[in-house]
Amino acid sequence: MRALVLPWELPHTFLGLDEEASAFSSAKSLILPVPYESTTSWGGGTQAGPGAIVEASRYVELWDQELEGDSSTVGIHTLPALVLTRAGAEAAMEELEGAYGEIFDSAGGRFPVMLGGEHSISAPAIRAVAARHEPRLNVLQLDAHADLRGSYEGTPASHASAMRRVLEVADVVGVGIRGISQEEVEVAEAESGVTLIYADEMWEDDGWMDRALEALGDPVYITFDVDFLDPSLMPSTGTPEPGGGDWYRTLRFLRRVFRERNVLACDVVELAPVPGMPAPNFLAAKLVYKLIGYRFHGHDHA
Ligand SMILES: [Mn+2]
Repeated sequence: MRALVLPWELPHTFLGLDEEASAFSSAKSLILPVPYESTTSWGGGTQAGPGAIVEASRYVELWDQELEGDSSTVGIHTLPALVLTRAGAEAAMEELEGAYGEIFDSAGGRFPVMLGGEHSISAPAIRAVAARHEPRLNVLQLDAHADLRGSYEGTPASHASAMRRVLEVADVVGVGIRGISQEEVEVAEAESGVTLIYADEMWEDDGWMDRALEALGDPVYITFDVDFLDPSLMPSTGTPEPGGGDWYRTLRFLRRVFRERNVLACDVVELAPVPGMPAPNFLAAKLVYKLIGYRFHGHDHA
């Protein structure tokens, strides 16, 4: 059954794209909402993240002034939300790894952007992509936290150990890190596959971008935890940490990454919408649109 769309209403697809612009057959990009929340440690609400991003995206201007183009013309298909089992975090992560792999296989080279949901969903997605790619996958993690704990609150499937699970299958470059435990510092130092760029390094000059890119191999999966951004810009997240990325510095970096690396897939996670506060939701929606724009058009005016 087709959803009822009133003629004066924008469709509930990413960017409010109509049937033609969002058709799966011609889309080069996919939006995968995964409203999963189970192990969030402090402020909750990430299960409302994907819906809020899609809702806010309907008001994003399609013309991208920076890229001098309409990035939506590549075609962006919004998949139905993937609702995971409630039978425990480990079962849900296993289910997601299988489902993400199926989607990735049937996507046929389409560029997928997964919307969270808590950060634990990144690990199964990354593992699914890594299993389908040679050579070893490289993960660019934009995040206030390293997420390198062996387990957290009794489960290795926690958002706080997401990157530890990723290390088994990929190398990780973490950028914007500013909330980290001693255990995680030791893991980062002991593991050759981990490079951390701390948030305070980002405020000296742009040298951190070179360091991050030097450490980052190819191909790449980008996981963007919105708490990477300063909480003055992004208050709608469960574990806000002062400092971190601002809008233009972040975009400058991302555009370089897409220009210099082959980015296979992305996710944007940990948005916990605050009622009555639309700006962070809009920011997240525009960020997703920028990722798609850089993927397909970011090379034009290099
Ligand atoms: Mn985080």
